[in-house]
Amino acid sequence: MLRIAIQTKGRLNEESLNMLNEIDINVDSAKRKFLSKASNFPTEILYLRDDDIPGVVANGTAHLGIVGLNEVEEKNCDVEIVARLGFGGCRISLAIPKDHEYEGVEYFNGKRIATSYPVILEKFLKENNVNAKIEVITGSVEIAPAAGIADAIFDIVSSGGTLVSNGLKEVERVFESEAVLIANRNLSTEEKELLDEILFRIESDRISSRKKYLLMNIPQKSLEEALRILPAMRSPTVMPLADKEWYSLHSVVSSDELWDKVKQLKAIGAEGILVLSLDKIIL
Ligand code: PRT
Ligand code: ZN
Repeated sequence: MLRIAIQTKGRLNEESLNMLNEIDINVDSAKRKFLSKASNFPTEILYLRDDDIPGVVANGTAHLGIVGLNEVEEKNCDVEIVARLGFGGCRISLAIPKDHEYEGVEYFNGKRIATSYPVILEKFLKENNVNAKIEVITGSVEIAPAAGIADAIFDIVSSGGTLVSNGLKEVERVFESEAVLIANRNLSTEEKELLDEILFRIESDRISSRKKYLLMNIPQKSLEEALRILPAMRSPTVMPLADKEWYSLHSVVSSDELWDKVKQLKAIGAEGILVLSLDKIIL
């Protein structure tokens, strides 16, 4: 049985549950407790504050965790980052009052910087030989300059809207983050096998979400040209239709190329084009 720690509530909760459901680990979020078992995979979900997730995975209370890379870095825990999950994207940046001139990191010498991420900030200041005072505050860091508690802030930014509405501007992007799957470093062989199964499913899901299944009818005279336009996993499936002049063609294409391919296929006479989403692709 693998125990996976996820955020109880907050920005990563919903997408963590969605991700587990996408890979067919069914967790009923309505019945959320402190600990709940998945119905169809040997896992149980432990709901925690995000700040506590790196620590419980490092000490083995949970085998896996879904948390922001920023928390892993800040807590400095010895865990393995086994997958980047592609949601919860943000950065931690230095921001200053918008009417101040900024020419480089020297600006911060002698300044007070408010943050909830002192470890990451201290590392950055050290690397850049900046001597600033770190004021640790949790929550509403963005109001610190206006409140006179600090001269600048070091905080999470996503759209940047919060900075703007507090009269601040982002001047240094220090740390890029997204949600990651972390693992305890001492998993048993059985636990590692379950983790590999989870990673395999995540990868299948990731590949399928970037691909579409394409079906169409194509006139015989254009078949060769259509095969040139359409790559497939091995090669496209071609089936003769009752009408000898026509074939049915099936293929898998990458989502970014879809509309370009459709245009080219229409130009050579493809008809009845269907585009379907793929649930999973197993390579
Ligand atoms: O209660 P708990 O301790 O579990 O949650 P929390 O309040 O500490 O964290 P939470 O739920 O706010 O965020 C969890 C994780 O989501 C963070 O650790 C990041 O990895 C990630 N994340 C992604 C963000 C944002 N985007 C984000 N925009 N975390 C916080 N924000 C804040 C930001 O600081 C700003 O105040 O959201 C506000 C809006 O941002 P803008 O730039 O879009 O205006
Ligand atoms: Zn938190």
